[in-house]
Amino acid sequence: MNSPYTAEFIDEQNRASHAALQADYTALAETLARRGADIESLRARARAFAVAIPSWGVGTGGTRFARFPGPAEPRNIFEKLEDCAVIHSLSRVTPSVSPHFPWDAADDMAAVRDYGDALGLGWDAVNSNTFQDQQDQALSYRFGSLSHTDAAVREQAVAHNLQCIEWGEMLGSRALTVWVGDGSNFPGQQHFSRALQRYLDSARDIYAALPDDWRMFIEHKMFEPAFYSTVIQDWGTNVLCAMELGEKAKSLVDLGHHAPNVNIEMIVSRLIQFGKLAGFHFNDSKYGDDDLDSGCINPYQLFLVFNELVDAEHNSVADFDPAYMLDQSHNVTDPIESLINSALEVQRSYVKALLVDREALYAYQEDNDALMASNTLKQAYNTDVDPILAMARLDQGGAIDPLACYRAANYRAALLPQRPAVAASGSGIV
Ligand SMILES: [Mn+2]
Repeated sequence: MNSPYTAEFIDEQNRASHAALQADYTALAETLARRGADIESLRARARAFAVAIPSWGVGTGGTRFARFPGPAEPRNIFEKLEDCAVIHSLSRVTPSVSPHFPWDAADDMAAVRDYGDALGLGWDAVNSNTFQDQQDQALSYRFGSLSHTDAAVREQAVAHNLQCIEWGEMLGSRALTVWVGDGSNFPGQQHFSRALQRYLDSARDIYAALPDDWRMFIEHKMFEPAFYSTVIQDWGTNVLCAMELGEKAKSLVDLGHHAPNVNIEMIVSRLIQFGKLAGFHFNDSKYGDDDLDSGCINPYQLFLVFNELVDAEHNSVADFDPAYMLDQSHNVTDPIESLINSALEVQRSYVKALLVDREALYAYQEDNDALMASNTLKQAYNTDVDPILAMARLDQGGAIDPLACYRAANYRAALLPQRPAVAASGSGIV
């Protein structure tokens, strides 16, 4: 595929807004300088920031009730990579892709790797899938996978995870994310501790197969598909399992996988403190695991999460290397637009968190000055850092206004003849 988003095209689109950006940037530089902040270093850190795109995110998601596919959706991993490359070429903040198996399995995985290379994309964590049955699968996951009562089902689920590690090694990934839908729908259906013990036994077999430089990310989820109990239901069970398994196992935080109103930023702090933070699946929610676009409901929460992450950077916490990924379901928007927007929202939260005057904050904390401590965070949050993000994109050949630039080329319309609609595209919610 020849992307319409060439350097020349993006440059042409940028031309009209370049002078306005420069003026806004200069004004912001003066404002920040009065606060003792150096805009150039913020710009450099914005450039260095990255968040991975999930391969399944470039297709329309849907709900349990329906899925309304959009035009020219990608039909396989190669086309998904093309869409991911578009997102990165405009946003310059999404240089890697997180594949999901077996959805993204191909006969020739080396060709997948080479295509990613050709598009300038790297590989984030690989994701296994034992929450649904595949066509050629011998045993069903209807009643669970890694924690199933039947040892043969558990072995099949472990074998799939080992296969994912192999595929990941082929691509150059260095982490395996394991989320299981295991759980129960009725009180009494499942013996809680026996189910968790079976999970741990299976997880140990997967952990033992990890290459030396790999990590295993454990993802918890409070409910769905199991609606009464899930085996890895919250961060407590998650971190207990990660501690049981060993150094390479860490706890992943999907923002949507908590009860409403839970203090997620505090969970993040706890995981950092004990060296167990794997990273994030960014999204947003109003009620439950809604998988809405990052920052569209509660951008302050996203900022507060990054406040903890930047605090860890600021204090040079050892082995602090969280993986950042989006994990959303796009039901009514063009997935490319949602992913561009969301990646920028995540980057925005990071840059705003960099603006927090940490020494002042610590002093207010020591003095128990609650109001000023809160205002210190609010001052950073209320600062419009758009010019910094735009300059960081511009520095790397990206678009000043990525959405406008994307729309200017009519990407979907041009692809319609090559990408006819298919019944199932391996996209959805995770
Ligand atoms: Mn997730």
